[in-house]
Amino acid sequence: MKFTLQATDKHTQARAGIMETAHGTIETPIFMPVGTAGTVKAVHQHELADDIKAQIILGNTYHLYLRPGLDVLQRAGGLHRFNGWQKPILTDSGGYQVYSLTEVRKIREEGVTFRSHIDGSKHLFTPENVMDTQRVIGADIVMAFDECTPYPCDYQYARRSLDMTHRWLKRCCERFDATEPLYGYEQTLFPIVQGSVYRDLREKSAETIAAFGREGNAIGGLSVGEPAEEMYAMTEVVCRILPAEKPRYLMGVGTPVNILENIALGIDMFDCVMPTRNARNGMLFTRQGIINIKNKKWETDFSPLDAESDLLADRVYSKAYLRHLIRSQEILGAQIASLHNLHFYLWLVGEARAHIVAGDFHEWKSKMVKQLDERL
Ligand code: PRF
Repeated sequence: MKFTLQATDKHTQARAGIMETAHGTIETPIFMPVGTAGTVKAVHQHELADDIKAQIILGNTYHLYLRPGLDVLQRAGGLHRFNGWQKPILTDSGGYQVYSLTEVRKIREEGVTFRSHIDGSKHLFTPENVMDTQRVIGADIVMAFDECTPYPCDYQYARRSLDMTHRWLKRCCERFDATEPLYGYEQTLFPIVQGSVYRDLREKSAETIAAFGREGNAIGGLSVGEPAEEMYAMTEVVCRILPAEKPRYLMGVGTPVNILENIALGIDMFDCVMPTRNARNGMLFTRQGIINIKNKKWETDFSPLDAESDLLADRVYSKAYLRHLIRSQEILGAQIASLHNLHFYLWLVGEARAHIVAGDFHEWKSKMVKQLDERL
């Protein structure tokens, strides 16, 4: 993988770059739609590529390992072949899903034992077997196995957990570097900074992670319930330490405003279930603010979702119609709303990039953050 910085903003830490992977280039800052089980829910691969202009999608080791399982994925020739998405894929390690989705789990030095949320069967994830699993899935970018601490989290727990995450990272790197890709193209491993909301732990983690010298770095453990100001403070501390010439990925973030604020702090990559999950519940993100399409006020609003959008669905379907579909739990409602929100997120990061290159990102961002949180 190669990362080239093209422009750096004068007034903020925002940057525009290009990542080159075996499955194509990614223009940063970028948002990665979440395709947990190898599918971005309710969206076709061709819509992702052609309509939404997604450049990279995310998959989850935890889900793909449980179902369809490694045997099927290996026989398919990896996830790209299995789901027909030919552009870059990043897989999360399961170092978050096991904490958020499973109830019975034990975290030990060796790894984490948990019960499947599907059938209750018992499994063990270790730094080593999670690297092997991600070799089988075949993502272009694979994530280290970490512990994402909850919020709030006491200092002692956060410190001990962080030390273990760092020991796990060493094991991840050793296994990853001792194994080869299975499908003939290069994969790259990103480590993850943790440290909860403690400045000194975040600094220590960023220094430790930077010293591993991998090709990109991630920040985890944020957007887990802490106030936005604490998240921004941690991102700022960490971005000051992580090398400028490598991409920085903030995991699981966030709202449109969160994304712009973190771009300004030096983040290049984002993922979040918010645009797709909230779409299915009728929440639409727009340039003017947030719409709850279920509200009565849209009942007879026959104007297009967005008359100015270059997304066909935004121009042909009305607010009243989408309200009807979502209220009726029609499949098409989830499809239109997901298309709309993902298209908007990709538009937002694309605009941010254009303004970074043009040199007026700061003014543009100040204007945008005032309107994006409005409730329409
Ligand atoms: N670790 C991993 N994946 C994640 C997170 C994390 O801390 C987060 C936190 N927002 C989202 N996804 N491995």
